[in-house]
Amino acid sequence: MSKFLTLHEAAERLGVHYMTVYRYVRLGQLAARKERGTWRVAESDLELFQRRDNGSGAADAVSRRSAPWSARLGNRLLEGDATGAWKVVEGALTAGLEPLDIYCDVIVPALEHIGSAWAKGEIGIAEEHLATMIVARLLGRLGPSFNRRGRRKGVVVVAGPQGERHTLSLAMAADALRAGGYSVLEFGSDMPVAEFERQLEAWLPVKGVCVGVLNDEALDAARQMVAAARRIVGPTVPVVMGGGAVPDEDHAIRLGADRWADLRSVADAIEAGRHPAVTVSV
Ligand code: B12
Repeated sequence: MSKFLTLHEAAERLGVHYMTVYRYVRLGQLAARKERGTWRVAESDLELFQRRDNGSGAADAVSRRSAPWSARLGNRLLEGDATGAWKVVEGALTAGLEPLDIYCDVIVPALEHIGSAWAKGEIGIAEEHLATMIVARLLGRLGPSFNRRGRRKGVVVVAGPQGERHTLSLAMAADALRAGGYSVLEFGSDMPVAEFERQLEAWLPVKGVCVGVLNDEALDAARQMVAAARRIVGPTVPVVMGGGAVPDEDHAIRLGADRWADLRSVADAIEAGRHPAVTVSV
């Protein structure tokens, strides 16, 4: 656990006036949380700030947009600090990041950091679960900002195969599709293929199907899910894959999908449709 400092202590360490530190906090440059009316700064956040600022006191010159939001969020997640985590997101939004930038450039790298800390044995499963629950709440708060006004372009189905338990990534992909103007039918992960087929048939016509996989062990089930989708949706409807276990287009195509996408490209991947090969008989 990181030690918490008052703003006076933080100011002393930085060698600046108390009001200067207060301004860093108000501008979202230095992460802090309020406890019983008093601001507290985690030592780890102060160190991050100092590294960024190189101790020169030139923090005002730091571009707020490119501030180390994801490292700040990572620290809040590791502290189990939901309020502080939301403050970081709010700070990043105020600094001009779009909600999709928050997903791609702040939340995803913070989760990557948590995942590698877990893989190296530096944190346990409990910390990972704490972080997951905080991120779930962040997505809940950010979600509505992805909705677009106007007519929807149609329904896109988003699901993860049986054996896959990662759901945050699917929720983020669904929001990216909403930002692109689609209605999204979200089945979450661990979807048995027979049930998926039944549901997909009931929801036809759809504009696209997205299958997300993060766990290598669910890749076989993902292949079956993609094959089922391909059989059920029409010949012009794209089946798109994404997620950490499907790193690129080659992998997606080998698993039977039409294309690969990440959060930034998923709406365009659906929009592009599918162009089945034309067979010319002579
Ligand atoms: C949170 C988490 C968990 C949580 C999940 C909670 C939840 N409700 O989602 C819990 C604790 C349950 C968990 C369990 C496990 N996890 Co885990 N987990 C993570 C962690 C930290 C974050 C996952 C996440 O949401 N990332 C955010 C997504 C959006 O990032 P991304 O996958 O890089 O995706 C990018 C693109 O691919 C795209 N994208 C993502 N999804 C989709 C979907 C579509 C449709 C599209 C188009 C695009 C797209 O968006 C991103 C950027 O553009 C990752 C670390 C990491 N690097 O991600 C490990 C990680 C994914 N987990 C891992 C492992 C090994 C496991 C377990 C096997 C551990 C265990 N031994 O029990 C189990 C497996 C459970 C299961 N059966 O699936 C490994 C996966 C290795 C692998 N390739 O197989 C990782 C990478 C950790 C690591 N460094 O080793 N995990």
